[in-house]
Amino acid sequence: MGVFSKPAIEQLPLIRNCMPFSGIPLIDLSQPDSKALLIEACQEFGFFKVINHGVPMDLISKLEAEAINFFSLPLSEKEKAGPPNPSGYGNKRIGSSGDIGRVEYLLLNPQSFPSVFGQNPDMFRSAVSDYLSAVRKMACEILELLADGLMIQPRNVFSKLLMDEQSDSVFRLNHYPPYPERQALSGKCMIGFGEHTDPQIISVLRSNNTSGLQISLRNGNWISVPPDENSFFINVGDSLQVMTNGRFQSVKHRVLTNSCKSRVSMIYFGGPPLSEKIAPLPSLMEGEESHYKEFTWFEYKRSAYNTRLADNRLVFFQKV
Ligand code: GA4
Repeated sequence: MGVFSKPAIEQLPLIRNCMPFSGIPLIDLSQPDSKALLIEACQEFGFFKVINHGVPMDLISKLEAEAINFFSLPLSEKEKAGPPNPSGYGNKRIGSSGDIGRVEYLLLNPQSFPSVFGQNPDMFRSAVSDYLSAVRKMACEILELLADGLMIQPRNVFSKLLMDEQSDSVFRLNHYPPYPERQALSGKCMIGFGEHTDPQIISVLRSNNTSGLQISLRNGNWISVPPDENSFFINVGDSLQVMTNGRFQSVKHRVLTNSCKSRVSMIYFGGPPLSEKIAPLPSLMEGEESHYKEFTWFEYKRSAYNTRLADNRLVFFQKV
């Protein structure tokens, strides 16, 4: 029997939850001050929440309903859409290095949808595709505001990577089943998705109204992010950290499960084409040394996918 053949969920440590934090940067994309606030948020937290984002609510609800339908199917049906490499259903196992969490998910590479996919694959596929077009548009707007705020030209330096036909983006639907009440009463939580940073440029997360997401502040303290089903949460990814030579930092985050309610989240990970060279932008480097060796997204991804979830993946690419 392989070492990882039986995920020992019961052996994961229990974690004491913390108070919800009210200081998460809130950016209203319809306001003229959003540019400056975005820069500040990326520098201080690598994380923020956006409102007036322009993504139609009906696209979100439609996809959420499809996801709930899928996760409500019997396990044997869901497993027909597995395994999750590169696209498909996964349960408890995350990645291929032995990480586990109390989560089931669909990992979707927009280029290669699994063929067996719930009860009505065509409807699911079209809900994903409509949602992704709207969310990618919003992600690009944010990246263009960031380029403006950093005074980099052209303003599509980041967004063009997501718009590229070859963009290596990923989409993930997560379902964190409710935690047994008896254990929830102890005030301790299980790991749903262990701590990590996202390797891509930017991640756009939307969840239902169930808590669980936590981010790590620069001082190492974990804080709980109050859920908000009408907003999106944005993470700076490792690649944006490199392209800004560390001005922006990717945010360490995790999900704990403790509630009597299911948590359903959908995350778009905007990545560059595999052949893209990831390096600090020259216009940000005046009088500054690059902190990173140059690499392609393919090289970074290959290395990242061989690490454990909690590892610092950028260390291999940092200049000493
Ligand atoms: C974290 C961000 C995305 O969910 C993801 C994850 C990927 C996976 O689930 O296969 C990884 C993880 C993520 C980074 C390290 C490796 C790869 C699991 C893992 C242990 C889809 C991604 O792109 O990187």
